Amino acid sequence: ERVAVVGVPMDLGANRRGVDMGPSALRYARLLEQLEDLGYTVEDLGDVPVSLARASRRRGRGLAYLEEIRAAALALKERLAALPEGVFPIVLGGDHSLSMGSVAGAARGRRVGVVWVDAHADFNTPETSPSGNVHGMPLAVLSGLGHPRLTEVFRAVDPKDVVLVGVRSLDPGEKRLLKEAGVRVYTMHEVDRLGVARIAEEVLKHLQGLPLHVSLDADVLDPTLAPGVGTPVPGGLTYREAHLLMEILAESGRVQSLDLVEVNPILDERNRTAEMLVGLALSLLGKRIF
Ligand code: DIR
Ligand code: MN
Ligand code: MN
Ligand code: MN
Repeated sequence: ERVAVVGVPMDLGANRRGVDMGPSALRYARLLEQLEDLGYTVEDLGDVPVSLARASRRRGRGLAYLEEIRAAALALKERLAALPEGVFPIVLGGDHSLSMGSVAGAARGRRVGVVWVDAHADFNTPETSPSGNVHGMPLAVLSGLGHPRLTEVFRAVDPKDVVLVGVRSLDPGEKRLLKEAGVRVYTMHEVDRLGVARIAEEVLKHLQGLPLHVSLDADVLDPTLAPGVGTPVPGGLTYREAHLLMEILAESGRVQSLDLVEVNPILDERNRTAEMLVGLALSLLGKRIF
């Protein structure tokens, strides 16, 4: 089985600088070597080009980078859509706005289920967003809601085929949009009440028969485990919950693509956040204790 790794060194969609170094941190945490140890044939496709506008010029933020973000995500979309059938792409972020391109590219115009594992819902539009940051918008764009420059190229899923897991921070307008669109939301309240095993079974049933894309935002983990994120929220997934979720999704045999996003090495401690995400990716690709 083949895996293709693509980096998107982009921090244009987030408030804090530094997630553009995420792809390096994830590679440094030995993602590719460990996938090879699992038996995969792994190819590193390198990084998608990302504008350096932010690093080199003092300018506005958020929507000010709409065109630069669009260009990077579109390059990602095209790179994934061009992969041979059956190759499993792993996209290394970078801020979560890149997932507009990864989901749209992995879907190749077909119906897919999306499992968005995140403390946030990333379901804002320019109208509902309190921050103006595009990394708070990609799931809405994929569902067809948001800035027309983005939805015209990244609309790729039916919101009823989208499930959120681990949510604990929502903006008021975003909450309303999620309800109207019919997105299935498992907040930390449901994680506590039902447990991850039950939730994972429900997710697989809800998205029955669909190939799955998993988008994993590092900030879904409890900040004590994953301090290297720009927008930490207390009360996140434990190590065991996160691995169990990945393991049950893996057992379905239906996961076909993955994002590892929002790792910020500047805020991290000795690369432990990248190491956590790499461990979770291995569980999702079939690594087992016994
Ligand atoms: C907030 C934070 N909902 C926003 N979103 C984050 O800016 O739209 N997403 N941090 O990852
Ligand atoms: Mn996110
Ligand atoms: Mn998040
Ligand atoms: Mn984010």
